[in-house]
Amino acid sequence: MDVTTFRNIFLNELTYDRGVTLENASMTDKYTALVRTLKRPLIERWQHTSARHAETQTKTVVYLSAEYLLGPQTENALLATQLTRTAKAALDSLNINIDEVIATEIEPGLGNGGLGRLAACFIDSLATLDISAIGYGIRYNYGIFRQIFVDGEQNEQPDTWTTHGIPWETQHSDRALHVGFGGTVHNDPSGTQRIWEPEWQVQAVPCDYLVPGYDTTTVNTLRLWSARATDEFNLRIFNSGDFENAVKARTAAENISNVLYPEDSTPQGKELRLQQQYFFVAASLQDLLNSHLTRGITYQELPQHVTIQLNDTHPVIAIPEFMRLLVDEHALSWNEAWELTQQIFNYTCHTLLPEALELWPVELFERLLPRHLEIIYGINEQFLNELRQTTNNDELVRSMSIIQEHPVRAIRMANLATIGANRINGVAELHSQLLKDSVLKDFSSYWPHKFTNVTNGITPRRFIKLANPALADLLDDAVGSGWVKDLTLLTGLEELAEDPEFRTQFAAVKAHNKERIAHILKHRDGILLPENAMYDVMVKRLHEYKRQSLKLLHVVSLYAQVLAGKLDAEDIEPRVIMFGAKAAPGYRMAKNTIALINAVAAKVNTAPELKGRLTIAFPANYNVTLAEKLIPAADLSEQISLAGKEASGTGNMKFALNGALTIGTLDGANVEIHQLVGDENFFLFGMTEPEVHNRLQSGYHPSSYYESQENLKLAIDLIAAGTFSNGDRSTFEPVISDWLESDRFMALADFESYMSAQQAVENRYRDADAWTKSAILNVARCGFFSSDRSINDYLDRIWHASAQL
Ligand code: 26Q
Repeated sequence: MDVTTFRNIFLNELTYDRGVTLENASMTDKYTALVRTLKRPLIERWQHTSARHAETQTKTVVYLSAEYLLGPQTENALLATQLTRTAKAALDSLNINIDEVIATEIEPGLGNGGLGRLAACFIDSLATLDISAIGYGIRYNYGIFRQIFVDGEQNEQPDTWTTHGIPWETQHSDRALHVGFGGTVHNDPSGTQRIWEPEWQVQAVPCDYLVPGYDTTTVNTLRLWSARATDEFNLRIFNSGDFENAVKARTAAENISNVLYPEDSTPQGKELRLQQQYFFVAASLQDLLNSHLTRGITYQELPQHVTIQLNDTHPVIAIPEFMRLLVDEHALSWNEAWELTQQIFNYTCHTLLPEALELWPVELFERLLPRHLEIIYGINEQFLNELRQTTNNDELVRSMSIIQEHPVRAIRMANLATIGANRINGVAELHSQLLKDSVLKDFSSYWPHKFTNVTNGITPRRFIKLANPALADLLDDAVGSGWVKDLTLLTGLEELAEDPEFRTQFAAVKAHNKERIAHILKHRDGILLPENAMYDVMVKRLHEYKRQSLKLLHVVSLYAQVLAGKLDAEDIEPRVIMFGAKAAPGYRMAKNTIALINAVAAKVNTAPELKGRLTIAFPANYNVTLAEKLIPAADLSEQISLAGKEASGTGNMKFALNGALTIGTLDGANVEIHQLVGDENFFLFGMTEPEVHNRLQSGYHPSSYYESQENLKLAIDLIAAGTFSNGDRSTFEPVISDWLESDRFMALADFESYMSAQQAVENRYRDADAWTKSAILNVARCGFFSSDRSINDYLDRIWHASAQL
């Protein structure tokens, strides 16, 4: 598409779709017209891709995920179509600033954090690698809440991302599928088949998004389902004259896809959440079977044509649903159906925290999914019988059962997933190993061949090319532009790390990105940042195990040491400490920590004793849009979870690839980053996982650290004294008593080691050239963390599918 064509289509869209003139077009009009213009070349490619996939016999990868944290779509589409310059020139010629137009987009925040963002990176890589793939999920009306701070405390606002329409989305309300719930199960007259008669149904409307590959013509589909009340079910109530209840019933049905649950651990067994899971899974499997069976593929042939990846246990109800479709609706024998099921499904686990494992009360299943409960019992019985052939250890049988008996009877979704899946993977080497040694130990002894690892990755398109154009240009010059699709080419930077000229250019990129974020935060939040300082960044969901409070103790301890006359402020290397974090709305301790960070920021940022050496910035509502601006500006990346708790982390990879050095524990993918970049280019601290394990065994007493470490005591006492709460000692008492009495994630045990690692950071940072050299080596050595590599690992180890162009 050339500039004139682009411009003409854009003007046509304004006139004939929006019905406005250029002069009176609003920002939304311009944005919508821009998107609709851009969609044209993409839809052509999408149609070609769909036709190609329908006619060839290659395997399709089906990704089932309750979350996709996509981030802004327009900039990515411009990149994929390589129309960035054309579009800019076209809009320039109409006196429209394209950046302003693009900035009006509200990102689809249809995910909580890491797991949802990983799904988004994976569909990007699948398209870029020309794999036939489809992502299925839920089209929430409200995504992750918008965070604001009121008096330093988190307040949640609804995410009204659909208000002005979503031009990137194509809804097919005429192609809705039905999903049933509740009701009863009985035998058919012949007595051989079970028949489920749901009590109520909803419609699932497909809402399609384009997933363009980079520098290829492949455009895949992301299909998100939106719930709509069925007309029949409504008519019944209408006809009885009960108008009010008919409207209520509609609302209840449509509620299913209304809102994303903002908890990303300790799931509560909420009925609506289970409805969401079954809703999108049932619609997706119907859609999938329709598309394959109409092409003449038989059930028996399905495993050659599809492989289904379950993103954590959230879509695991797909396993009994698939069995139900085959056995009840298509009259396959149980054994045949089970064999096919076990070939098709794979399961990725993203946690190690026992409280994060999904458990659904049996009682809830009886009410909502009675036939699935029977099938789960059937799967369990068959499995336990098999198991008893190899053991008479009742304890082992009890722990591997899909059904938990106490304190309430409940379904263990991870066990169901593990039993039904062909392959089970963790998301980093350490995590996959710990899965085998702890959470899924008994299963890994029983089926060692089922377990594998695929270390996470990130898409270099969004997180380098789009987020960091200055670095991208430098990389193009240094190693050629091929790195965007082959990130291992970054090894070419290795020798340039020795080149003073290159180091100067690299440092200039970092300085530029700091200016950029300082400018953004000044206008967005009214936060003023010094540009000549080390940017020390910790952005991720707020969780005790991630230990934002340890980062805070570092800062408070420096302040306390200055106040106590133990440290001269002039000896502190100027730093900007940035936080970005949302807390689950019901997570008390996480919300306390947010309030404490804001309170400390208010004091520290204006403390005359500190002479401006420390600045804490906590911009509200950290999301993908902000991540893209913030990460490229970081000098130091904080990855400080307690060893053995962070499954992988992906922020750690984004930072390293944007030239930040990591201060981190040996946890998740940090282990692999550390190994690749080398000990001299990584600030390692803290206990290792086995050390954590031993410390817990021998009894952990956090107060002993408080008593024996002066700088720790100074920091905790300063908070306890009410210094950050106008003298009120009760405000942060829950935080203090948690540190001293429980400290589940052992922040106090790692404090001393963290402080000395931070001292090493300061010392290194003072040698700007040495720092830059290390930063370059981080970029050079982290090409492994491309999500293209992750997808290739899935293809080799799990999916056994290949590229298709
Ligand atoms: C479950 C049931 C009910 C309600 C909510 C949930 C729920 C939702 C989201 C449970 C967990 C999540 C998200 C988990 C998550 O983001 N895990 C992260 O996944 C990343 C990608 O693999 C890893 O890098 C992180 O280490 C891991 O914490």
